[in-house]
This record gives sequence, C-alpha cells and structure tokens, in this order.
Amino acid sequence: MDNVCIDTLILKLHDVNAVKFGEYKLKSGMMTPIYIDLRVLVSHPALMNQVSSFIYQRVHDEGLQFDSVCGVPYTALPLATIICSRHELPMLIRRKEAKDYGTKRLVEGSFREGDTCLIIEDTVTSGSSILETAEVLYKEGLKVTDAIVLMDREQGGVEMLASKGIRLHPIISLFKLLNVLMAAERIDAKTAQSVRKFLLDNNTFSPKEKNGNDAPATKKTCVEQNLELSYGDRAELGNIHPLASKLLKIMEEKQSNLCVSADVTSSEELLQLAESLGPKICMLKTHVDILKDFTGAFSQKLQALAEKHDFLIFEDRKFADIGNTVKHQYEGGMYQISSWSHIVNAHAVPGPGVVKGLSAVGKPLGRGCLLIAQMSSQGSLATGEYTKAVLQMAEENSDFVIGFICGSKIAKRPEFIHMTPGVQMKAGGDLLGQQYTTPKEVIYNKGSDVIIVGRGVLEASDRLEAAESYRKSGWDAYTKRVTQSGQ
Ligand code: 5BU
Repeated sequence: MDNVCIDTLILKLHDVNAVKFGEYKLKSGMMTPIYIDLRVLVSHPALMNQVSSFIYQRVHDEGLQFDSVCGVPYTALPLATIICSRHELPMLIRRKEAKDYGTKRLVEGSFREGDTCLIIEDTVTSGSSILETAEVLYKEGLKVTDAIVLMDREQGGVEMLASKGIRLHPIISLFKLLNVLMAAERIDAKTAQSVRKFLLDNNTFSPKEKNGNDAPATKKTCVEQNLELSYGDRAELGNIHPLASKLLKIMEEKQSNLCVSADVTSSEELLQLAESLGPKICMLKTHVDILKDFTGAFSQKLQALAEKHDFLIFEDRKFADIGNTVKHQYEGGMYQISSWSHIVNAHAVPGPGVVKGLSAVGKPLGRGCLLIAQMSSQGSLATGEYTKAVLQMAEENSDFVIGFICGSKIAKRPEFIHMTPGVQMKAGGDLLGQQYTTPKEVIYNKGSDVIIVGRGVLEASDRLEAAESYRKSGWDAYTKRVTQSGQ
C-alpha cells in the first residue's frame, strides 16, 4: 500500500462526497465541521472494491489471526462481505435487533466458543460502535482482539478501544486526509486548520476511565505517533510562545516559510525590499549594523511595513557577551534593537546568562530569541555536543527562546521553530566559506521550518520573481513533508 494509493483513495472518497465540510451532527449529538459518510460507497462499486482491497491488505500486513470476520452494521457490512467472499473467509453477521421468531440469535453464522472474530468498521469517532458489536460477540463466547477501520476521526477511538483490549488499525486518519485534500487544493488552509482544531479540542476519550489520570489525550497522541503537525496546528499548541504562534500563523496564512535576508547597505533600499517582497515573506532578516544611514525614523518605517504586509522582523545581531552587556546592546546604543525587532538571535557560548540578559529586556516587550545551534559556514564549531547543549539551554528558557538557527530539525518539541540560512536554488558556496543547500533539502529532507535567503534573492535580476520562486519551493517542500508524515 504505497502513499500514492492512499492519497488517490482519499481524493476519490472526496469526489463521491463521502467527505463533507460544513456543520453536521454526529451520532453522539456533537456538532462537527467534517462529516464522513461512507454509506454512499454502495453506489460506487469500483471504489467499494478498492476500499475492500485496502482493508484486506491491512489485515494481511498486520498478520492478524482470526477465525471469522464481522462488519459493524450497516455500512461496513457490505465491505466485510466483499472481503470474505473474495478471500474465502468465514463471516458472521451481527443483528441490530434479535428477531422475535425462530432462533432469536443476535449473531448469524457458525462459530465455536472461544473463536476470535475480526471486526471491520467504516468510520471511528469514539470507538463505541465497535465496542457495542464486540460486546454482542463476547456474549456469544467469541473473542475480539483487533478491529480495522477505514477512517479514524482521531478523536480518541484508538485509545478507548485499547483500554478495552481491542487494537484498532486505522487505514486513513483525518489529519492525513486534511493534508491530502489541502495539497490537492480541494480545501483551503483555513478549513483544514479549523477542522484540526476541532479534532484536537474534541477528544472523546478520557484516560481517567482507564488509569485515573486526567491528562487530555489527543494533543499528546499526535506528537507521540510522530504525526507531523502543520504550522497552523503548532500555532495552536497550549505551551507555545505567543510570538512563535504568531509567526506560524503568518506562515500558514501567507503560505510562506521564506525569510529574506535584507543584506543591503542603504535604508532606502531595505525599505524598498520590505515593500516589494513583503507579501511573499513570513519574516525579514536585517543586519542593522551594515546600514550606512540608520535612523530611528527608518526603524519606524520598517515596523509599519511589517504591519502592512504581515511579516516579522528578525535582527540577526548574534549576541555573544555576558548577560549585563547584551542587555545594553539589545536595548540601547544607536540601534535600540529591542524597540523594533520582533526576534533576535544569540550564541550560546557565554552560557545561559546571555539569554537571561536578553530576556530581561525582550520578554516584557513580547519579543523572542533564536539560539544559534549550528551555522551554515564551512568549519563551524557549532556541532555535536555544543548543539546538544544549545538545545538544552533553549528547553530551560522556552519562555523567551522560540527556536534555533540550525541546518536541520534538532528539537522534537513542535513549539520550537527551526530556521536555516545558507539556502540557494543550487547547492554550493561562496568564496568566504558560506555553504548553500536547496529549499527542498532544508525543508523536506532536513525538517527545518524556515528558509533564510539572502543573495539568492538579492542578486537576482528580478528580486520579486526570485522571492516568489523561493517561497513556492519552500512551501511545496513543506506540504510534501506534512502530507507524507505518519505513514
Ligand atoms: P546569503 O546571501 O543567503 O548567503 O545570506 C545568508 C544570511 O544569513 C547572511 O545575512 C548571514 O549573515 C546569515 N547567516 C548565515 O548565512 N549563516 C549562519 O549560520 C547564520 C546567519 Br547564524
């Protein structure tokens, strides 16, 4: 079962209206912004066969052992029938109500006490329908250890059934479905995000039932299962720094993980860049000390453009002194960086004092800091144990540190943002040790979040066109990564 097949199946299900977006009521009475209606499958025999093949393939891949198969009535019943008929497996039918004549049996078909029955279901929300069917089977002396479901709404069904001793094997998860529909432009990012939020906020399983622990189950589950959260999902995480959340929202809304490094020497040129490239970027990086004509008025104009085009300003100051000194460097002097730059960065060389000093100034202003965990330059000493120590320093100061400058994803916590400089369309380098990697390599293969591009844009004959091609490249690599996660 390769990725392409699952993606195609998802699109076909969407084509036949088995997936609907709007306001719908679930069996439980809960309102939902996404509705899965697999009853329509009976009108599409080819699709019905494909779905049955996927289910059987999963049974096979998992190496499941059982004596008979039972589809949860009614939608999964024909699916179970196709599978059993095709593969000559004995099937059982669970009646919804016992007939009031004849045998009055609730389970039709032959079986022996102690036989294991595999359950097949079309959609799972809480898992209660599967449990109901399992309980009827238990009463007849049958065992149920596994269930296969085509669509898992990821609202706690897996956990609930596991707590009752049933392993649920989902074929398509709603998070995956949203990513595929978004990549195919069937739904927009906003819709996907609001559905994800609904799913995260409406987990039906309380672990309390099982072990007395009150912790909410769903948010953890996504991360534990190593499912890639979208930028939008990460923006909503409970522990996230407000500035990191803001940046991730901008990225999701503008479909841009591009930060342009505005390494120019005149304020006017920098402002022109901000005005023209603003719509394409999530962040503008500055080296304010290379400007020959910096003024307070310039920083105000830059802030106005950041507001207008909705991007953040990142002054690449690379603070690297004792806490007391960086405090002054950040707040005072002629640049007064803290007054206009949303984000700054720092080397971890001086130890945690550098973060404490910067935080004393920046935290009350809602600013954030990136720690330099790795550098793009050849022969950089920021590697191995040093990088690990930087990660540790970030963990201990996550009320101010929002992420890293790094070559690849180094932190598991989705609250941290990874930003990578040294990016051009072609791998290579310059004469002074800079090393370049491509947007696809950085975002798709290395798992970073933001590409930082300077000369790749600045030296292009058409800067706007170049920025757009970096934006598109970075965004395509991200959508591909998110779409393929969790499989
Ligand atoms: P380039 O023109 O894309 O090579 O510019 C890269 C920018 O990122 C430039 O402003 C550097 O100062 C900055 N940078 C970097 O290239 N590598 C690093 O490791 C860090 C910053 Br930290």
